[in-house]
Amino acid sequence: MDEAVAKLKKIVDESDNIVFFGGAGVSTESNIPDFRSVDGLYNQKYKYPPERIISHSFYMDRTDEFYEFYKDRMLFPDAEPNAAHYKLAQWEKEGKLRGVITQNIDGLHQKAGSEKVFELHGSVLRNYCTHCGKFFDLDYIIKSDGIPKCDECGNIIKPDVVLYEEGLDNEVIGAAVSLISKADVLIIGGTSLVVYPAAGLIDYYRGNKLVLVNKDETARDSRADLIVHGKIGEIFSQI
Ligand code: CNA
Repeated sequence: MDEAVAKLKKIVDESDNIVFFGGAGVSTESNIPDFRSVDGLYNQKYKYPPERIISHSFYMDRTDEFYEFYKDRMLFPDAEPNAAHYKLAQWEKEGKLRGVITQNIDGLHQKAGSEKVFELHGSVLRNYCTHCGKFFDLDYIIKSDGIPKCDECGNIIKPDVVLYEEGLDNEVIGAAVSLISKADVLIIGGTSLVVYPAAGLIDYYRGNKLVLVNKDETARDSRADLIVHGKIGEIFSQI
């Protein structure tokens, strides 16, 4: 076992107050592309960059184009959790992990069995009519033709996903800050730590066991007590 992985294993073995904070890199081994690595969405060809299309103003002004991209590139109904999701769920059941804070919108942590999941950017699995508030599941969005409309009042349905230019839910942020500020171990995995305000959560950690698990360097490597380079699913399956 790699030395850094062995150090992470020891840290995990000795703690019952671990918090995990993750991003799109947690789901790439489930074949959901992230935004920034080589195969990520930023390296594919679109008329506009993803952060422009999945912004609030784009959604309002060009709802049809928003949904074209969203349905084509943001929805992965057949994706299954990978070893990283399953390991986190196991740690929660063993009483070691206090919660998963995620920037992901794919619902895979819950699918793996995690219960204490704080979704900073919402979830593609929840969708609501913008007029009457009726709930719709992912299947309804996928099967809809063009812009999804409410089957009761006919108005547009919006995913419960925090678009660029929109604010984060205060309750979710509050819970995440509370968990992180009380954590003994903070493991941050599969995030480039460049999307704020989510990336700023790292500043609430007060301990001395901040572990970064990432394929590449991140914006905050200098803050870490331990850096483990590699694929998070492969690394977590060794622990
Ligand atoms: P990002 O900016 O795309 O960064 C991903 C990071 O993960 C990069 O640093 C990669 O090097 C790293 N990485 C990729 N694969 C692995 C792996 N197997 N193991 C370890 N590290 C890996 O993504 P962030 O989450 O930092 O950016 C935040 C955005 C991306 C959020 O708003 C998300 O909603 C959004 N996003 C979510 C999903 C999803 O729900 N699965 C997919 C794509 C984008």
